[in-house]
Amino acid sequence: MTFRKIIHIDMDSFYASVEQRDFPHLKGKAIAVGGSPDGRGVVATASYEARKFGVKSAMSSHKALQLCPDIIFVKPRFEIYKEVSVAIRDIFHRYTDLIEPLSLDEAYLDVTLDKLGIGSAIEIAKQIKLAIKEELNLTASAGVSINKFTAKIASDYHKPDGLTFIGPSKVVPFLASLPIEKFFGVGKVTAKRMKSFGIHYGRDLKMHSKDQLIHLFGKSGGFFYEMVRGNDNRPVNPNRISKSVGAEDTFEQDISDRMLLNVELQKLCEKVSDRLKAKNRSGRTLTLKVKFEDFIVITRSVSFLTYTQDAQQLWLESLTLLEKVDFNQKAVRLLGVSVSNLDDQEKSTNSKENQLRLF
Ligand code: DCP
Ligand code: MG
Repeated sequence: MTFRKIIHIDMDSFYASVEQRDFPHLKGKAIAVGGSPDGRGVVATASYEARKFGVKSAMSSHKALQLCPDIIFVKPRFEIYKEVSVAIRDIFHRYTDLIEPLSLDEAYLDVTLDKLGIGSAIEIAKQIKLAIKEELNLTASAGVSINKFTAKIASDYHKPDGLTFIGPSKVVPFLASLPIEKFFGVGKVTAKRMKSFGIHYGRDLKMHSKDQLIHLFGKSGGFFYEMVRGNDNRPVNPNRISKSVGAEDTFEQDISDRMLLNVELQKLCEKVSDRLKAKNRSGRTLTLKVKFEDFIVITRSVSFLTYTQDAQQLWLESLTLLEKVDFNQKAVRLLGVSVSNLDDQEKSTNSKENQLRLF
């Protein structure tokens, strides 16, 4: 049996490390990249020094300041992160063209047949980490395994500056001992639900049949069933371009207070705006998703005349959409915001049309 050689690379505290690299007075300091604590700013990421105090991504900057009074807030510089992202991708291309970027700071690489004939995925991961260190003065963590799922978990295993290899014979026992919240698609709410059924580790998940899991967790249940057995044949897809950018949150407790929902909506819009900026994209259609306590889902959309990536505009528009939703006295379990009709997507479609017209 032959196995694929998959590497997942993820930069360490990406935005924060770039800021510490470029501004030496921030080195070794607790910093947060993101919005200001005076307004309703959110932390995009924190340096490892700040993480010791419990500061993390998506936390309000206000809370971060409470946890770590000496923390230094730094405004994001998306253009620079984008440049670094291009540079790391150039490094990856020395070894393979089968690269699937997931965001500015992480990507899957299929090095089953690497360009330089090195043969060892571990050696390639070492060389990539070294190049990132020497050429960009930044650190990355790498996971090496036989599929995307385990490679991604592996890269997170010894962060920062880690390299973890999960070989073919180790995949199944590794997944059996993995805490359930580490599984792809298991957020805080699903994890809580799993635990209520006695599922704490991969091995507990394995005790359930596929039908049971689908019954309990819907379509994702079938996915969990395969994942925990190491069955992940998803190819590394270099052509994947996202058609939309979004964020959603399932609440720990269902919310019925409209004011609270407005605040949650604002956080989501800030997240979506940050993600659009990180990808250097804007969109024309906003979609609001509401899942009620009885699991009924509704979506509402609006399109604008111009492209936007502005958090404030997204928030105001999504508030208008939310105001028109009939709640039928039900509490809300999940809110989601996404932006589609992205600019370069439409541009590329247009250019195709233009080519056709030329012919
Ligand atoms: N990011 C963000 N909002 C979030 C999460 C992340 O804006 N809720 C941004 C900032 C991060 C970058 O994306 O620097 C990469 O995200 P990661 O999840 O990889 O986090 P980091 O690279 O910051 O830290 P880690 O060392 O844990 O990978
Ligand atoms: Mg990262």
